[in-house]
Amino acid sequence: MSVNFSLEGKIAFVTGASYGIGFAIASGMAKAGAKIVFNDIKQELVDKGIAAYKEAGIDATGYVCDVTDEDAVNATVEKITKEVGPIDILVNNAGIIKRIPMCEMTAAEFRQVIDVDLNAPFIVSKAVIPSMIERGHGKIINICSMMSELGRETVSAYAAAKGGLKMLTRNICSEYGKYNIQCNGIGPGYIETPQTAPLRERQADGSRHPFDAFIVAKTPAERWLQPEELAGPAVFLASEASNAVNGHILYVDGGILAYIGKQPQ
Ligand code: NAP
Ligand code: GCO
Repeated sequence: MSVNFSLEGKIAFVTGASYGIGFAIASGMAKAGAKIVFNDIKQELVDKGIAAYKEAGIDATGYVCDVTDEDAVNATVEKITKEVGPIDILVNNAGIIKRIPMCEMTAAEFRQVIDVDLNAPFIVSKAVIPSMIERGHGKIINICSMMSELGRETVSAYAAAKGGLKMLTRNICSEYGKYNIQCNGIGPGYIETPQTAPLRERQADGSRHPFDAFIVAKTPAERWLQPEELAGPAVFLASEASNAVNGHILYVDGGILAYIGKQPQ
């Protein structure tokens, strides 16, 4: 039996994919044959994203849409279906983080993170599942996190959201697996993107950010990971090769979750 990793003829919608992890995952899926559709909040970022995809030889279609706005999401999914075609693969990638000690975080700030990182994947998944049911297949990939399993200071809202996203992933699997819809998660480790740039900034004396050194000590590979290293796992979870994988969170973390951490020298 040949194993089918191809995404030929499939339409993949990757949220928040003008750059960063979303862009890398979408680019990998394009190389596997998928037609790429993405969104961002601002037109200028969508335009930048289209140009970046074009430079990579990818003819992507971009839409301006705030994933937390249910009406906007429903209208965008309808537009995509009309203008490009029905969505076969959804990657809920758009996300934010606020690094604030919990007792200093306002409820509004907490809600904002939950809104983008947890409510939005619910909203976008709900918008695409009916069409996947009608067509008898679908792939949903939720971008989780180390914080789906671990906590750390200042990321209470983000950890709560990503922990919830792990369980939303399992629940979509449970509720829609019978329609040949597979919903899995990818849990990236520490990836070099704009979101983690503050954690890698050089100090005034030119030394590495303490968190930078900490992550290197917590990662068996002794390095930060690159967004492109998530593309292969994403293509696997988007392809027919993973039709028997459902409700699984695939950690692409260089081994962080398996490792107690390097003994301080
Ligand atoms: P990033 O560089 O901050 O990019 C996030 C993307 O999401 C941006 O394009 C952003 O657009 C978009 N976005 C944010 N809010 C949105 C909204 N309401 N509607 C539409 N788009 C929105 O982040 P990243 O590092 O690539 O992370 C991507 C995903 O991976 C996130 O879910 C993040 O939590 C997760 N993750 C990241 C890491 C890591 O180490 N980097 C590790 C594990 C998981 P704007 O620029 O317009 O805001
Ligand atoms: C942080 C980082 C992490 C990463 C990622 C790890 O402040 O700890 O931003 O949360 O973004 O989620 O998997």
